[in-house]
Amino acid sequence: MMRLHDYWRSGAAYRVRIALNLKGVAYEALSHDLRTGAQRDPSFLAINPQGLVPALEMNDACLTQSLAIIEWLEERHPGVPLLPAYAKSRAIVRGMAQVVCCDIHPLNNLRVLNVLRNDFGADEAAVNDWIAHWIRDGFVALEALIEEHGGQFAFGDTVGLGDCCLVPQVYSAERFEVSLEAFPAIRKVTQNARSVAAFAAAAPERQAGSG
Ligand SMILES: N[C@@H](CCC(=O)N[C@@H](CS)C(=O)NCC(=O)O)C(=O)O
Repeated sequence: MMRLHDYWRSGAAYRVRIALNLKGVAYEALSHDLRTGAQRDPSFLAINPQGLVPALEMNDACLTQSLAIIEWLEERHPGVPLLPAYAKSRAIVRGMAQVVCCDIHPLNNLRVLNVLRNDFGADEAAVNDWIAHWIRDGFVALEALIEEHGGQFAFGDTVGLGDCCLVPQVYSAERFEVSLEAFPAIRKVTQNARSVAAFAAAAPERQAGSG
């Protein structure tokens, strides 16, 4: 069985948990407590030299980077597609996913926040302003993209990669008390996705070690 190197509160791991559940792929979750620096333990660096979760370990390989893992799942288990049929549509969905994965999440990752705190003297209020700034910046764009292309979900009426990335980012916005008032389309599709069993089972509060 595949082993997902995980942490309950990790947005990047949450994306992969959703995708694994949507694909119906069984996995064993191994949690690494990011709060205690477990991701920098030599035993974990041997699995992912970047010291980040998620990593998906199987007999003959270990995959890293959530989008790469999800794209591999998409190729390996095409039965429940997370990307639409047409190339142009796929590019739009990947663009939505990358707003989250390339332009919001990396700026708000723990190691970045720790540099702000430790090397640039930012206090918690400044760190929270920084987090909110980048979430809002990305959500303005995502709101427009979902208004144009969305339906019941981020792209059309079928749940997919955009939702796998959006829902964990909304969880992070809620955690840091960023108002979603200005983003009704994001709120609607997130609510719909959260009602899908694969999303509900991947939620942070349902994972081992949460709290
Ligand atoms: N681009 C990576 C990001 C992975 C990542 O940043 N993971 C975070 C948790 S969400 C992490 O392990 N952080 C540990 C740290 O910052 O020290 C991906 O999509 O997998």
